[in-house]
Amino acid sequence: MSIAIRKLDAAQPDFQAQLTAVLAFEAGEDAAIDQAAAQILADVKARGDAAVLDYTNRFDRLSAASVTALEIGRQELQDALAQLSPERRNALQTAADRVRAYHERQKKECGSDGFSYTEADGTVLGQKVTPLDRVGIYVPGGKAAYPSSVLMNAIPAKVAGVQEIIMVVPTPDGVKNPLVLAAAAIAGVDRVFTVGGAQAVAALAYGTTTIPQVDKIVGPGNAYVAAAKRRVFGTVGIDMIAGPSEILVICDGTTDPDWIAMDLFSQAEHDELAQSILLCPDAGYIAAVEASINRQLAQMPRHEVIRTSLTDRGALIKVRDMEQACEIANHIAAEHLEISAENPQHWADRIRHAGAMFLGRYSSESLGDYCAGPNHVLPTSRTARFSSPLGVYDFQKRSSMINISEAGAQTLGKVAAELAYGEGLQAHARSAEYRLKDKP
Ligand code: HSO
Ligand code: ZN
Repeated sequence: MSIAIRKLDAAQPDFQAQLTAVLAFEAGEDAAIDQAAAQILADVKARGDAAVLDYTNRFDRLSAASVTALEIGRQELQDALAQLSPERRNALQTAADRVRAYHERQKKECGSDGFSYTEADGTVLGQKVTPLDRVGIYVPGGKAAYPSSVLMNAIPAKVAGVQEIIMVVPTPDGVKNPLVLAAAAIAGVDRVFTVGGAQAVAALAYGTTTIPQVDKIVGPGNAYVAAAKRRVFGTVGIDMIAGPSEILVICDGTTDPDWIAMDLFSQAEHDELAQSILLCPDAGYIAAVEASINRQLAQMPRHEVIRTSLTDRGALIKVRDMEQACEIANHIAAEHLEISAENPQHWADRIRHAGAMFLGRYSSESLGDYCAGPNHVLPTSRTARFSSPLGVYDFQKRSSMINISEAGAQTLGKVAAELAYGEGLQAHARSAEYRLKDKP
């Protein structure tokens, strides 16, 4: 059985329109979901723990007596870690160590020490960088419960110097995911509550007697969680509203087609709405990848999801040459871009928009998902045009530092007063003028 994956040719006159149709994705801001989320937020704001408990017991079919009973203690996290097979525990530890090392490096290179400089008259100006005090990490339950995402969200926060990390994860029917708990233990999460949905976002945003209020909420969730995060933005910070996973592969036609087919599957298997696209100048190679897709699909446990994703949102695109592949890649601004080609750096130099670039045949995107080191929380749905991977900088903020010398106050005072009078703001002008030696 073969997949009807779309095949496009960039030489066709209507290619641009076809590409737009392939990329079209409705973020699905459903009014009913938004209303439900708003109502839950208001209720948790008003009734605190009692509302969190009601919604959690109802939606997750639990019978907890209190929100305190929904907390998972540190010992239980450590036990989950201890009970993993040695292979799994080592893999989790190795992934965490590599993610930590990368983010430590990021902290060092990305201006975490702030800066300051002194002007000729002694005025000192600068910027101070401080971590957020407390952060909430949302971890989905059900089919998208990824321990790797616990590492990717918690470790950069930890490296940034966040004092307290509160994790929330729904446990429908009371089923806990041991690998998620083990990842929380390894990443250094401080407290874990088995609460999910809009009620978890509300508890973190407003605080309840039991669940502490945080300064920022990060992590993906379902449509209710996304709607709630949008609504609490401003009361707390949020990271981003993540869309379905995407992979764009640029291949020069010399990589084993089975590798490329599996790379396309790797993101397609996440979600029916995930998007996998291949750009290649060699029509014969595209046919070989298509044949490989059809041959390998049946062996995949998640073949239903992969088929739907590739049929509805996938594409194999013949381009004129690698140069054109790079132009199209810049337009697509994919979450993940694999450059599977000879001399990948040459082509990467031409790419301006991509969440993460994977260079060369051996850099499969899946390595980035787990253990290469860089973050796997990346901008989706073309937002790589203006946003960046989750990083240490998302858990820091900056304060401006202004220390005006007496001499500086003389020159700047006149400038400020002049502009303040222009704006009709007398107190501003006087405040500056009081500090002048020769008061007007
Ligand atoms: N590829 C996903 C992250 C992930 N993959 C988690 C496997 N586990 C982000 O787009
Ligand atoms: Zn993935």
